Amino acid sequence: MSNKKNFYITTPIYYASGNIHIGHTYCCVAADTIARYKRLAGYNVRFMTGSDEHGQKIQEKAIAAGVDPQTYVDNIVASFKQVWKDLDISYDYYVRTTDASHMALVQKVFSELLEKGDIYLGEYKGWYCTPDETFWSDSQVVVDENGNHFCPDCHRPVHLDSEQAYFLNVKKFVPWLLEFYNQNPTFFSKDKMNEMINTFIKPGLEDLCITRTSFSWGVPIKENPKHVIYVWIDALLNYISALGYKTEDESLFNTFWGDDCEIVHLVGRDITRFHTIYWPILLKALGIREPDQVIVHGLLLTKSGVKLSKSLGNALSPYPLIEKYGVDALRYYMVREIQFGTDGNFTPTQFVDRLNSDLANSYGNLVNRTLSMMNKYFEGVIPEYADPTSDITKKLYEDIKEKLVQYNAAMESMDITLGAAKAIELINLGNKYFDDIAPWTQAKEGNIVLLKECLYAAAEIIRIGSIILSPIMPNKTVDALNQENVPEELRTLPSTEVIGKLSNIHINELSALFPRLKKDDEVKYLVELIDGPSQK
Ligand code: ME8
Repeated sequence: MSNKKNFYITTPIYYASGNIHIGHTYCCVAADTIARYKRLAGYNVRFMTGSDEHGQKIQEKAIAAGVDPQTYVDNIVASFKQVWKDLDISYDYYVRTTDASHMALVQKVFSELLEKGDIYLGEYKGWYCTPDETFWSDSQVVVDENGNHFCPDCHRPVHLDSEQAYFLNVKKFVPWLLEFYNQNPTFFSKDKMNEMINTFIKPGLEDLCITRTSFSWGVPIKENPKHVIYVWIDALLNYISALGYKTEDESLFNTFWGDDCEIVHLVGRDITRFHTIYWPILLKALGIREPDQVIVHGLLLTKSGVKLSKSLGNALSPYPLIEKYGVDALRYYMVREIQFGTDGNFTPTQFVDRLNSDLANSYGNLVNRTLSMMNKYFEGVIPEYADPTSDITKKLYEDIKEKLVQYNAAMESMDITLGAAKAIELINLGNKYFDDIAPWTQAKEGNIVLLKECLYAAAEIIRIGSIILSPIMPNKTVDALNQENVPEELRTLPSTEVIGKLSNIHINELSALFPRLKKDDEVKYLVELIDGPSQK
């Protein structure tokens, strides 16, 4: 377990150029799950998300919409914030690259590095991908058999462009970067590190062109205002501008970028290069510490393996799923079913099966049958705890401890898929235990001691399971804890290690947590949602 108590986690700041889709949703849900777990585990957490609002693409979209760029991004940002609210994303701060404080920092950083000589004025020639706002060199660009050139990232056409521009002296830092990787092998995953070294660093990393003169919607540099800062340098600096770096009050920066803070950036694999090559170099040039880890998550793809993306317009909004199945069900599905770190698909059958098996049949069912039996046999009161008499119960308490250790280990290392699996395995212990003891039979045969022992143990599993599932499902777990009337002090992570304090609590009214879904109907609905209605 890390002994660092300050914890800073960020998501990418999403382009304010369209609607949030389930890909962005996935990233925010994953980051939120980690942030909520760390808070539960006692860390001083700062969780940040935000939006990337400058650049040619956004300027063009604003023109097309007939509004000025600021109005355009203000509207989009309002919609982003609404989605995050509806998904219970518990961010502590929302950064915008159009914030005056952010823009001031970008200008200060530029001036400082220009002064130091790490930024210089030169001429840029290269292949420009407008949708991605990225210049590519001859060695990076993809050429087809007809000599057409394409972006290696998004595979759309690129065009030759040249302009006077400022450059970040990346080459100077390459030996340092390789040594940094060497010294920090867990900075990001081994396979991605090899990919960055072999694809970008070894073939020869060029100095990075960091200003543009071909459009105006960006942060102008003070020294030469017809130049605006390249959107990626502008964007990356959000992680420290949001902490007040180089302002009068640097207290947040000192806490959450200080040496004793654990700093984690969660990003999709599409933007690994910027976060693991240029961002460390920029920080090194500024003389400030590096993050501990860049966690690279996989992308949600279409059935045919294409990335769901705003600009390709092939991605589902989270809203129909939230409205029909509830926010917790969607969050659970994303965390549990899409293996953290690898690409995944939104698959209707798996979605319905996962919700039915883990949420309706396992978690919801355990809550419902345990609390219903308390009503039936004990007038809605949790029986008194006593030392277990049955070996099955003794074994159950051992198994609970073991699952908790496994869950905490997974969540500490931010393997949220494994953490979710361990949490639901703990709930499954409860259902298996119920079947083994068969409390209905004990009731019929008058074995009251064992009946009480069984319902008490099940109440503990509901409590502990709800606590550890709460980072993933912040609403339904509270519903379950409320139905069981668990006092506040028994809803903490440390309290999961203590058994025996639920005696004689009067439970509250019951209501079903998760409906069991009719598989065929729901799969049909979801397929139509994704593919559009089938032809009649
Ligand atoms: O790249 N599956 O913004 P962006 C999973 N502004 N995650 C996805 C996804 C998908 N199909 N599509 C997008 C940018 N994402 C820059 C970032 S950070 C300093 C600047 C998620 O709006 C994923 O996390 O294109 C990806 O890295 C991010 O959204 C890109 O969002």
